[in-house]
Amino acid sequence: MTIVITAFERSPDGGKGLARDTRVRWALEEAGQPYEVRLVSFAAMKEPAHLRLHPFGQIPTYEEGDLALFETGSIVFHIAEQHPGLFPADADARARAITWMFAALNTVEPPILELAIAKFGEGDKPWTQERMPLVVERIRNRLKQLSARLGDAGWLDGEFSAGDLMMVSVLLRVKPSGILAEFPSLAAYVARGEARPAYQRAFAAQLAINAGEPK
Ligand SMILES: N[C@@H](CCC(=O)N[C@@H](CS)C(=O)NCC(=O)O)C(=O)O
Repeated sequence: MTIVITAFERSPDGGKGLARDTRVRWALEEAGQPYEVRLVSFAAMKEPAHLRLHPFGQIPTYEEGDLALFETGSIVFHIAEQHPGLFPADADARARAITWMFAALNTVEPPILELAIAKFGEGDKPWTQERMPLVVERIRNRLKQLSARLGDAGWLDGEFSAGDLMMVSVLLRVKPSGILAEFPSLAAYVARGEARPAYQRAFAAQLAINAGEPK
């Protein structure tokens, strides 16, 4: 069955791979699954046809036959369940990989998103400058804790899993701020993720759409 995902017609990041379709593309590449991409404009994302797929009017979505999913956590989970390569065979190890997926989305991504909101959504507010150190400190605390847990290991729990895919994807979003570089073992962890051939293919595919002059 053909897998169809949605992505920005033109990503606001200009092809840096930070839009969330990249993590879904990466999971599909790790799983060796071909997929098609339907590009949507910001206006189309808020129209009924897209809202039927995604109640919050966002990308990415995932369609496979009669199944339509939204939320990257759920989409990557589904891909990992359906195909080998992203979840370990051992039941306990699989449960731990799922735990890391939740940790990435529920514990590490929120403070990172807060920084993006503070910079780009609320940058013109008079209180932003005063608030910024708190926002940055919350990210540093999380990265310190994550770095302590990762230690010298290559991945978070044994072999590379969907937990690492999600964690690396989330950490990539803080890389441009320079905060990731303060934690060399995490920066190396992210670089290991970026070096995976499946990530490279996913990155190149989104870049092919987003590079060049805006349409
Ligand atoms: N929690 C959602 C977040 C989805 C999301 O924020 N998508 C962004 C692109 S990366 C989007 O569509 N933004 C446009 C908008 O919200 O209008 C997920 O993980 O899928």
